[in-house]
Amino acid sequence: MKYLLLALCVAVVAVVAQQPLSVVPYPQTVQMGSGSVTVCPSKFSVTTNSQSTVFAVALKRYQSLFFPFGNGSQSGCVGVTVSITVSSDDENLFLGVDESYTLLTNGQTNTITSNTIYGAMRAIETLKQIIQYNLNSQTYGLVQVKIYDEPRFPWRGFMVDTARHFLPKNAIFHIIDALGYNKFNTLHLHLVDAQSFPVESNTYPNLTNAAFGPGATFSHQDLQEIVAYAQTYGIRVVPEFDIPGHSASWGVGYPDLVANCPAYAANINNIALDVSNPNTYTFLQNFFNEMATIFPDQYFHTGGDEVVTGCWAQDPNMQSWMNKMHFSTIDALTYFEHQLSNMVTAMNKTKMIWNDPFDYGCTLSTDQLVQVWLTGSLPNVLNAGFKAIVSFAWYFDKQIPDGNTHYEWQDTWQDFYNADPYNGITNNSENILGGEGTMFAEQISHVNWDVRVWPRAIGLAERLWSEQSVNSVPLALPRIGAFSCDMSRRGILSGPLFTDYCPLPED
Ligand code: CP6
Repeated sequence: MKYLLLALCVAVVAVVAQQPLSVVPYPQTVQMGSGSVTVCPSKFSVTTNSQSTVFAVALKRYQSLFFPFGNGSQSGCVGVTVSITVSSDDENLFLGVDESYTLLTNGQTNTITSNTIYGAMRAIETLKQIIQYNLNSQTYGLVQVKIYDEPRFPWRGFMVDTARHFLPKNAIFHIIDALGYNKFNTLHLHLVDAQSFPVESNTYPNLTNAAFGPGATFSHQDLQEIVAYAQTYGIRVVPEFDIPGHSASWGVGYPDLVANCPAYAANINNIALDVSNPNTYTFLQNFFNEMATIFPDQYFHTGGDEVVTGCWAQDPNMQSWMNKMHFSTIDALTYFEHQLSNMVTAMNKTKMIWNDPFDYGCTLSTDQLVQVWLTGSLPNVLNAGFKAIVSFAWYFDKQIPDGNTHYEWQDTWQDFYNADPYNGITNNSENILGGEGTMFAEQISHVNWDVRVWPRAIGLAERLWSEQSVNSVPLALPRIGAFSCDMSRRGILSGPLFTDYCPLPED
């Protein structure tokens, strides 16, 4: 009985004392100091030893975010400096780049240290969150605290579908802003799909015949600007060209690329590339080489999901090729994926695919990264020796990610929050590099993108950054609610999670 009481007390203390700081995602270690220092916005300065122009852009951005309500009342405030010391100005951004930082606020002189500019970017987001505005006194308090922080997973991603609805460049910048605030570090662009082909190509200019319209395309420069913009948040951009399924749009400008399967054509998602034609491979290699000049990241996603092999079975060219090769449709897909692997390897890149070819039983080399969108596949993918990215628990276009019933969109954030990548995994969990939320956009344009994704993706951001043990919905709720309000003050349409008033600066 004594021990039971003791255990209860410890449990209660642990729960109460666990998350005293209103920061999202919750940092790895937090040591609270005493209270906060009232900052005069006009006497606040951040200095750094970094000479990096990429970091300078990030810091300048935050200078205009720290004090959303202007100078406030300024009563009883003091001058405050934060000095940022970065060990290396190397701007190389890659999977696993060091994102750790320390942040010490201790009166008027405060310090941030990090090994890289990307760690410093994470630190200034945390700094922004601990400068907390008090509506009653109209003053800004800088919370006194010592933080050491680093991410749990190196791949904290979000997939954006620019093919079901075209997203203008500015909408993508806006999405990147919101992802950056949440310490996401990977933007996966699902650039093309059956419904449209918005990516301009110099080598194959007719590909954009399948764009939704003349304004609905990305030039090389647009894409380069997106990559550069993302870098100022420490976000890598991984392009996806989803083949051989979901490929009808390739055939609009280049009809020979796609199989001819009239019985399947009623659903445009059914059309697949004609992988029997040698020209298809030359075309793809040339096109990919062109894209590799735009996207510097190591990873190159070639899709592979939902291949309707029945389309192949109906196409006369595919039929005679498969007969000659003694191929089943699955053998044909194995052959195609193997050729793609060679192409991506020739570009010195690492191939990434959806789990489907693995599920179909294709023989695949384990040097490719598998993104798992179907619930049951993950243990099998891991047991077969692949590294994996988890996505099945985070379909942001859906209201209900896991079959539970909820009343409002916002309430489902708990499901997104509770879905740990290690759930149900007993072996090889170290091969889970992280996770990605997906926003397939059949019913989503830039009009409703924010309100579908936020605030629910805040929960995902914390799941991928914070310790696995940071998993209490009641403890996260006030922090995530406050951060959602903070995001809305930064122009992201992130709604409330509970009854409150979140005044915007202009209110
Ligand atoms: N589009 C593409 C989609 C989906 C996939 N690929 C998809 C289908 C069903 C669900 C979620 C996503 N809309 N190209 C599968 C990865 Cl539940």
